[in-house]
Amino acid sequence: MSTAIALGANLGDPIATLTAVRPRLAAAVRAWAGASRDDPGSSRHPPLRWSPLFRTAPVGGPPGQPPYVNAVLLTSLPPTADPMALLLALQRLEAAFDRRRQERWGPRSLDLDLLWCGGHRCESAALWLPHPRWQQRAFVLAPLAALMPEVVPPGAEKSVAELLAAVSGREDAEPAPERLAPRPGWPE
Ligand code: A4P
Ligand code: MG
Repeated sequence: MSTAIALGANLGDPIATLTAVRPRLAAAVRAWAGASRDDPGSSRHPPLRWSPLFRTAPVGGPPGQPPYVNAVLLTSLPPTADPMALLLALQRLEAAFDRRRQERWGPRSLDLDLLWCGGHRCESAALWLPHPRWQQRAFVLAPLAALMPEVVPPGAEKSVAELLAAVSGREDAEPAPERLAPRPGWPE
């Protein structure tokens, strides 16, 4: 079973931010995975799969926001995983990158959302899993489709490619996410 994290930024220099957070996010996920197992020494290196970066049009929030840069990270799910511990680690990283919360869907220096955590389900304001909107968001689906187009993720009924096609075909669809070229610090 997999765990998926969405990365997004549209303030400051988003590519520099995502490149800078990447090794710290990798370390946080590894620490979480290690801490979740009975034998931490054997499990510090879960596979990490990073999507390419995508430049995406802002969805929702105040008008006139700068474009976003989005990506996703996939990893495996430790057997005794505690999703809340991972969310707290993500929020600590957001704070380290000067995340401020002013208005819903407002511009942000860094957003790290937990999309799903294997088959875990929770429905509290502090942690809702699977994330309630990921299936409607081209800025999440396009990076996911670059990694696993044929997979039907936990809680979904269609593959990622099918979900992306449905969202892209809507009358009110925003411009398609633009896949960015590989670069130092983000080779995908
Ligand atoms: N929270 C509950 N469940 C989760 C979860 N699965 N992952 C709580 C992360 N956080 C979760 O989060 C608000 C509260 O949600 C937190 O206290 C947390 O405990 P937040 O980061 O302040 O808000 P958010 O990420 O803006 O909220 P939300 O509702 O997850 O936003 P969306 O729907 O993800 O939209 N346009 C483009 N192009 N690219 C983007 O990345 N992002 C958004 C945010 C809007 N438009 C965008 C983008
Ligand atoms: Mg968030």
